[in-house]
Amino acid sequence: MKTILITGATSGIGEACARRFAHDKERLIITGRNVERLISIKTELEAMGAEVATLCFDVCDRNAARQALDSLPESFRAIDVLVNNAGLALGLEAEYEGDFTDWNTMIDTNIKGLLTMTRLVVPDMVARNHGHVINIGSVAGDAAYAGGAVYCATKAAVKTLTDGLRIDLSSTAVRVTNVKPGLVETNFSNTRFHGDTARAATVYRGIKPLTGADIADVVHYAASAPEHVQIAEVLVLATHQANGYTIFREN
Ligand code: 8X3
Repeated sequence: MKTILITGATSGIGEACARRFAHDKERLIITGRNVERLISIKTELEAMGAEVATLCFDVCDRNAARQALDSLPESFRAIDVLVNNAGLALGLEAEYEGDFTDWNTMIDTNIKGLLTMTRLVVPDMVARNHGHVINIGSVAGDAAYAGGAVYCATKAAVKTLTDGLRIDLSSTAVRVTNVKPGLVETNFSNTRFHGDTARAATVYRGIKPLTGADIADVVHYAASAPEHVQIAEVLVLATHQANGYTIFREN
């Protein structure tokens, strides 16, 4: 049985990953900021046969992250897989017109939050010479698209941080993976547009997008590959999406 910590597990790709691993009856640590969602998802995952611990904290708060990890019961402490999923996009303004608060939240969550969790969890993996870090990057990290510069930059940073970690861990058996989704229909666009659901719906107009479960399958595959196989990077796109800005839509 593997112990798997998933950040941002209360919705979208993170929640789908938790469900995918629960099918295998793994030991799950699900984290997020919404305690009610954490508890209700824990109940569902336990009904599927998984062992579940919840940690309610914001990855942007380094002290809270440390305290949360320190509070884990003994049986959940040896983390085998860290899924750094917590992240978000805010706004779609031109770079010269963007919102300072949105920028800070994206940078603090997508880059610094991921780094915090990596810094707190990976030393124990190194000590045990066993473990796997799976970062949720994005096609957005491959190239900038209109209005997405800061979000794209954070995901480019995820790519660089993933590659750097893989280099720094190459003498160990700890594996490092970057899964880069394209269009996935979750709360992502709703969050990006600050709750404007009509605008969020236009993102998926005329194209069948990916689901959180599609990405969870890829994460699960990477985590389940034989120990000598390191899935370094996977770009996962909807069939009618070619890159971050080329999308064929049916009218
Ligand atoms: C999400 C993918 O293309 O909407 O990271 O930015 S995209």
